[in-house]
Formats: sequence, structure tokens, C-alpha cells
Amino acid sequence: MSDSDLKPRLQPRTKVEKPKLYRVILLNDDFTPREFVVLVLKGEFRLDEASAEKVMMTAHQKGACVVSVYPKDVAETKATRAIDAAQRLGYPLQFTVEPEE
Ligand code: NFA
Repeated sequence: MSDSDLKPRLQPRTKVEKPKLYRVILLNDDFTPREFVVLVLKGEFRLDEASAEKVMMTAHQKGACVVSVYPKDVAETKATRAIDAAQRLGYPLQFTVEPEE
């Protein structure tokens, strides 16, 4: 028998929700240079060289690839910053953000 069965709870249990996570997804296009995609994945999403290459090539071959998951505001900020960096160089690179599950 556990303690909680004997000891009455005086305060209501504090409800702690774990933050929902959102996937950032890299979308393929025909124009953004591969090296630039890898640079963005390393710089904005902090992927190492091998992971960045792998994510870039998966998107290149399959059309899209999950980069990583983050709380909503972080996912949206990173996706926006990455899209803006590409746009400044005239590249059509796109990321989308979607809830996990
Ligand atoms: N398909 C692009 C090219 O061949 C590279 C790319 C990969 C772009 C992944 C966007 C996402 N230059």
C-alpha cells in the first residue's frame, strides 16, 4: 500500500500540463541551393553537419522532412527566421509548422 492511500491530500494537486510540441518541416523546391539549406539547418536549427545533410537530402528526395520538434513559439520563430534568411537571397525555401499527434 502506498503513502498516498493513507495520507489525505490537504492541498489540491497542482495541475502541470506538459507543453505541446510542434514539428518544423522542411519542404523541397527546385531552386534553393543544397548548401544553403544545410547552412540554414545548422545555423537556425542547430543541426550538426551530418544531420543537416541527411534532413536536406530526405526533403530533396521525398518532398519534405521533419527538422525537429519544439514548443509552438520556438517552432514558429525558427521557421520564420529561416524563411526570411532564404527570401533575402531570393530563394523560395519554405518550412511549415504542425502539431505533433
Ligand atoms: N532541391 C534543391 C536543389 O536541388 C535542394 C533543396 C533540398 C531545396 C531541400 C529545399 C529543400 N537545389
